[in-house]
Amino acid sequence: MLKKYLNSSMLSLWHQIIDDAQNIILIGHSSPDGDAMGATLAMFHYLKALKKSPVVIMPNTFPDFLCWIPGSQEVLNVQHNYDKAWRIFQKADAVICLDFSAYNRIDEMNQWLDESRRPRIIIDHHLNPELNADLLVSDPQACSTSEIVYCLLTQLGYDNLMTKECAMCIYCGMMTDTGGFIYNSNRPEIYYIISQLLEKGIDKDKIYRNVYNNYSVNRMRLMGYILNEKMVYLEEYKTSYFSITRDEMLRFHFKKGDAEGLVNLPLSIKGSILSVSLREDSEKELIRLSLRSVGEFPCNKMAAEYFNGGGHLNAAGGTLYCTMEEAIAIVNKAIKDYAPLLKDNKC
Ligand SMILES: [Mn+2]
Repeated sequence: MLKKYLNSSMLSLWHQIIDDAQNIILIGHSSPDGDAMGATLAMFHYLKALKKSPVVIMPNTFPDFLCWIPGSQEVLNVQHNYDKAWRIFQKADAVICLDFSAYNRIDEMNQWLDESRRPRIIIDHHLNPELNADLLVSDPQACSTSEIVYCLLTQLGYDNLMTKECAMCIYCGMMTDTGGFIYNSNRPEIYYIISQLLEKGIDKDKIYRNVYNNYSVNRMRLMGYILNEKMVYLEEYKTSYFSITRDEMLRFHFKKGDAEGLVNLPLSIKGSILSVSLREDSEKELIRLSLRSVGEFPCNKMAAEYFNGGGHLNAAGGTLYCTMEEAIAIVNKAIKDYAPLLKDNKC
């Protein structure tokens, strides 16, 4: 039932790269999410069970609500630990990139990868991989990179090396990339995999609570403020958008990760098709956008066309380098230009 991602030549390439490698670096994308953390740390636990010395390096910090993931405390963060991360990266025998395959997802680590001559494996589920790799495992149909990792480890025949910790990481990635199995999650294989992870002893109810019922009082109040005072609902386009400014973030003692999931909320409105959030970055002069949709509406297309971004059909993101007012005007233009898809959508 599970996909076998490696054909025979890829399989021998895998062994050629991994069997002789001791120091294996695992990299996830900037602003690591549950899947980036889940997929890299699942691979981390597996490689440890193989008696390798894996190290997970992320371009920057992961949100607080992921600190329960087994192994997360050992993750190196380039922003806080540049010298150490660089030293360790230089000693790598092999590099595995997980949950990204585009140049702009890893900040300054881009250059590290560019200059590195180490064998490189990429495992990802985003469309149109750009990065070069000795071995590319890409499947845009997979719900998450963590799902691909599960299938790979199973194909490699290392089921016995998959610990409960490893299973927890995989479940976390699959759950968070599907919003708790509410979108992009209709393939039966997903539930077969979950049944196998449960056999490993994971507590999936607890993982859900750790991720989704882990808000601060401030984040709860921010959520109420946004829905009450900031959300704009455009009835005729069945679309909502809202913005968060830096001042508002200060007012609600905003912490990294507090914006996570807010963009999904307006999709609970009956008949709603598209939701867009705009947030001023806390450090840089730019606006971060998130898009979520239901049904066939292509968030990734809109994000690429208007917001310098991309992603998946139902979940995408982008960046605008302008003021909030200008960004809101661009969002309104994008919505109007996509009117035919929004007005006729029978989702
Ligand atoms: Mn992912």
